[in-house]
Amino acid sequence: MSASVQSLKLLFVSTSVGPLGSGLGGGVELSVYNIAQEMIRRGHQLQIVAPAGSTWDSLPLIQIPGNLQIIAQSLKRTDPITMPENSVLANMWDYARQVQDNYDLIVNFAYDWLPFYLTPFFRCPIAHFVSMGSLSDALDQIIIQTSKQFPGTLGFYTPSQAATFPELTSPIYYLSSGIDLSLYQFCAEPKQQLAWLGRISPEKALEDAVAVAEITKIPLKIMGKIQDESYWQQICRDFPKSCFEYLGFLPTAQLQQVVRECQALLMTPRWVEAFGNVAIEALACGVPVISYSRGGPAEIVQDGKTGFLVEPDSVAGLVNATQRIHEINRHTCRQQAEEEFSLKALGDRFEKWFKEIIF
Ligand code: HBI
Repeated sequence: MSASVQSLKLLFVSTSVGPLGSGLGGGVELSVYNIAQEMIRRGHQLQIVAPAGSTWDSLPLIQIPGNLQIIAQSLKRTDPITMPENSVLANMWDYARQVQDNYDLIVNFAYDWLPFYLTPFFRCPIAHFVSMGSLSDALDQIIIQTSKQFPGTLGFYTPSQAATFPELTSPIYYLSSGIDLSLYQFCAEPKQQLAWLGRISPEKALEDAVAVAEITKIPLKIMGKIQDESYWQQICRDFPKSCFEYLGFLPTAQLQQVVRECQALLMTPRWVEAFGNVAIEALACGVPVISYSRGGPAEIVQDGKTGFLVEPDSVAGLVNATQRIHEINRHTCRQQAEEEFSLKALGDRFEKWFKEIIF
């Protein structure tokens, strides 16, 4: 199927760990939503294949039944690849195989072995958006093999994320991220509170942010999906209820209502965070970001200008930065979001990548 330069026919195949809208897909859910919305706005034709139960009513979804994948970050590096009975991942890709001739490009958003392995079996080109850093030897191998066999078809959020995969074949595309800035309202006068956003799972080290709240006596507002219940219960046992409040997994409109009134967003990644969509959501509200200097956030935060980057895993470093937060001009935070993370900037990067694969 030849693609006319104006309008591409795109098939997005989603992450396999949760229906779209559930929050289980973490930052990549927000990325798929924003990229899809922007491609449609630009006049491209798009369908999104996603696990049944997805609740995005404003985007064209094809809902596929089946059992979810285990989240990759809960596995050991040497674990073999696992597939559940009646795998939703396998079912989504069997659907993509059946309809592939109706599309110019298939875009994979799942961080799983199968889509990479299937690439040579498809007639339609496949672009792989890799949403996390290296986690598994078997996955590293198939990702690197795909980059060798299909150069230019792998996209990452950031260079520090891509650097966790040894010897990828160039060209490597760094797509960064972007959000609909019109959904985030600037706030000049914050309340005496801090924010923490994200999947509640050990690699996000929420306990360090709660420790900051306990030490500084500045209450912490926690938002995001509880992905690891026992981990969350441990935090609730280890810290006094007075220093934090869990507000649940909120849609963007409600999330930004809370975040915009915070003095800062704390980011405490224990792992190499591929990007950190929550950082640009905070910046869009004028909220400075205080983060461990590690992975994606270290490439987003302008240290001393739109937040602070502190020594990784140092709670004392986070506390010190929290006490200096008045040095940051909140307008500069919003300005950085507008300059680097708009939907237009995101769409330009993805459209360029897609066209370089197709043509
Ligand atoms: N694990 N197996 C697997 N597959 C995914 O697509 C996946 C995951 N863990 C986390 C995840 N996707 C997303 O939350 C992150 O990529 C943002």
